[in-house]
Amino acid sequence: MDFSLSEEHLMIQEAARDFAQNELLPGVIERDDNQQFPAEQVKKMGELGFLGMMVDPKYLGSGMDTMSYVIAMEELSKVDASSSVIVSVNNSLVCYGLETYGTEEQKEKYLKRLASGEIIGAFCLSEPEAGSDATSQKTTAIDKGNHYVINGTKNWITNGNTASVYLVIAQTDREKGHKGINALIVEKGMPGFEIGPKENKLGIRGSDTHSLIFNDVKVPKENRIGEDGFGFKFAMKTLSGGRIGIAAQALGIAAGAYELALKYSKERKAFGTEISNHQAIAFKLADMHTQIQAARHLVYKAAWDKDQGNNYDLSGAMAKLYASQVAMETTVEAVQIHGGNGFVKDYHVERLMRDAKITQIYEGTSEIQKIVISRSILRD
Ligand code: COS
Repeated sequence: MDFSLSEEHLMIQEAARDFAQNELLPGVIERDDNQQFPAEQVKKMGELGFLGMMVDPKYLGSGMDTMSYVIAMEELSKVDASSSVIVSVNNSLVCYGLETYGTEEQKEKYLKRLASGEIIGAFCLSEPEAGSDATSQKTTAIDKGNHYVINGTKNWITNGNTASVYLVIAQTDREKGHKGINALIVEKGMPGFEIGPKENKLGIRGSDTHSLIFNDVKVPKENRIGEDGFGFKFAMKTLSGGRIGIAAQALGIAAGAYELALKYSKERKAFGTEISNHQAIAFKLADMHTQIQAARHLVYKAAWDKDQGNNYDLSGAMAKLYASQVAMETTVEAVQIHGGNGFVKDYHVERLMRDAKITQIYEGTSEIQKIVISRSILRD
């Protein structure tokens, strides 16, 4: 067993860290305040290969492994989780889903543009009444022979307005239950496809989250991913990998807050000495450091499982469950260590605390992760 990172992984870590400091940090507070999408930053991340990290170079991806992806996600998320969620959705839901289950034509037509960052994608599963209970899809995709007709609404869709390509999960045959669900590729601008209002969110305010409305949207059959009825399994399999990305995001948020708190504790003085010399603060830092390292091990293990070709449903769910909890707890402590300064925007930790919360909710809530974990351990 070797816990050290390879030369290549260290280089990716450094590149992502530099990018985060030089390109994401400037303006991050203003983007959060104004709910401003990081358009310039996303363009640059595409040019650097961050948007199709694991995609085969023949589809214009970077051809890297999942370990590289989680290492980059951690570094980007330390500084700007609004940008890193865009990276995560594009990589592990959209690109992965298309590369693994798409046809050659779909890869040529869509994957190349998504992996190179020319365009970004969105993954559309959640509905007003089908967030956790994902088999209860109300959106329909009725089979009309050579095309499907989609009707319904999707909610809380990351990249809702900025995406050009949407992977939409919808019910074709209700009698077949989850086996009657399909995943279809929808292009922005298809007649009847409307973007709803932007959500005003607690955290990751720079990312654009919308509801999507489908009114008789005609989608050609060649845009279906996989066999008829594969849509639910497609969503589950894709989300399993997505959860590793969000776990890495949570890890990054936690580590970013910890690094800021550590630095602050060595600068800020109270009772005649730096506050890190007070055991009340030093012990908080000890707990944070320990929890973050434990979360990192879970995240790396899940990524390693995926790279080895092992099943990663369980390790990914455990990584997400734990890392998101650590993100929430450590960001609250980072605000506490900063005292009054922690409560104001300039010190970044209040934003990281707000950003942390979503990692316990999206791509499967913590309660859903416990369902996945408990079913897995009870089955074995
Ligand atoms: N990989 C492959 N297939 C999977 C799977 C996975 N990870 N998880 C479930 N499936 C399959 C099951 O094997 C089953 O197929 P069969 O009937 O052929 O055996 C089918 O999917 C239905 O599974 P199950 O009966 O377990 O469905 P449930 O309704 O009990 O739901 C959970 C399972 C709760 C795990 C699922 O609904 C889920 O993950 N929900 C959360 C969705 C989510 O993440 N939402 C956030 C939206 S994205 S921001």
